[in-house]
Amino acid sequence: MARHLKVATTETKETSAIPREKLLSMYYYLLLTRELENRVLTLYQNQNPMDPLIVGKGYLSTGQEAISVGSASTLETEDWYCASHRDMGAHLVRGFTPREIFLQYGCREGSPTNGKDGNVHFGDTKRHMISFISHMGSNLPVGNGVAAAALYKGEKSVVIAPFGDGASSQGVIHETMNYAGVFRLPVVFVLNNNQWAISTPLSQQTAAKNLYDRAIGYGFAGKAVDGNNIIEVYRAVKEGVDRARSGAGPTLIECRTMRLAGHGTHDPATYIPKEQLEAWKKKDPIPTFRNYLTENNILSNEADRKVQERVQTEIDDAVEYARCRPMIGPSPELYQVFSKP
Ligand SMILES: Cc1ncc(C[n+]2csc(CCOP(=O)(O)OP(=O)(O)O)c2C)c(N)n1
Repeated sequence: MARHLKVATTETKETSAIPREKLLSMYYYLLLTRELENRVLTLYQNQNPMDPLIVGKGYLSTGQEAISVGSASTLETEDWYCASHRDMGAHLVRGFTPREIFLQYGCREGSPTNGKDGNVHFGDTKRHMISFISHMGSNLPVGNGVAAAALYKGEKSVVIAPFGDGASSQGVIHETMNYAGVFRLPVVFVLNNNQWAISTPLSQQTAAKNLYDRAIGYGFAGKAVDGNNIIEVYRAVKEGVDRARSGAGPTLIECRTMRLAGHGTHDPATYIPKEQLEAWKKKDPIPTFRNYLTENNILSNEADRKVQERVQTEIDDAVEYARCRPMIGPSPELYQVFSKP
């Protein structure tokens, strides 16, 4: 019996509204995200410094993949995702390939940023994926801008704008949500509450009991969900996306989770109490979802083996592909900084 996925056992009727193909696709992307980022960490720890494949650091989403995969899975092609640094899952769902991602990490020829960045600051407006901005919280006003442009143009697209519990203390978050509420912008704010902002615990971040309560002050809907339960995340974000598309304005969804790795590949996270980590490892979103899928005859053991094999093959291929491409020298940094008018 799945230990953690209560929604799956008690609300089968509602969860069955999620198409089988969608559930299986979310499982594939969860696995791909976890295994791809595990490989980033292994390469970072074992690489040849003279020929690195992970040139900078990696900011991984280990343990909280259900938030980005579940959220991005609710979107249509014309919708937008304004990424944060825990959104590898969303990049994959929106169509970035493992090859592109290892080219990016390795600053190799063909990388999405042409070597200007070596980890998660990348996007592609053609795929409606806005690059993460390093200043915490700064992706949110961009989300507002994209949403306001859609409204202005009479389009029906919706924007997902994710941020963390640490970013929630930034002033710009308040301004963004207030504005979005006033102008009923089609934005879903997805708060990844992983309880730590680098080494600052939530108790030192806010005196509030619930971060989602802030939505009341902006005049729109807010709720909290179990961020390790991809079905709960999907359903809550989909509700927000539908609300936004109908013209009813923004939603704030607080997804409660826990970072099961360091802030980045360089961080052993010794400041996190062992008991806290151990307790949350038992709520790992991937085995929980796998149990749900197998218990409900959506995924057979054989199909599971095949999808795991597929993920490993894709990652092996991507790493070798990147390894064979030349590293980009300094000169291209001069190009593609400004867009052409
Ligand atoms: C404005 C700003 N202040 C500080 C930093 C340094 N910094 C990078 S990530 C981070 C922690 C962010 O925590 P949170 O928003 O909870 O996201 P998480 O990393 O936990 O997903 C900090 C302080 C930054 N990038 N931008």
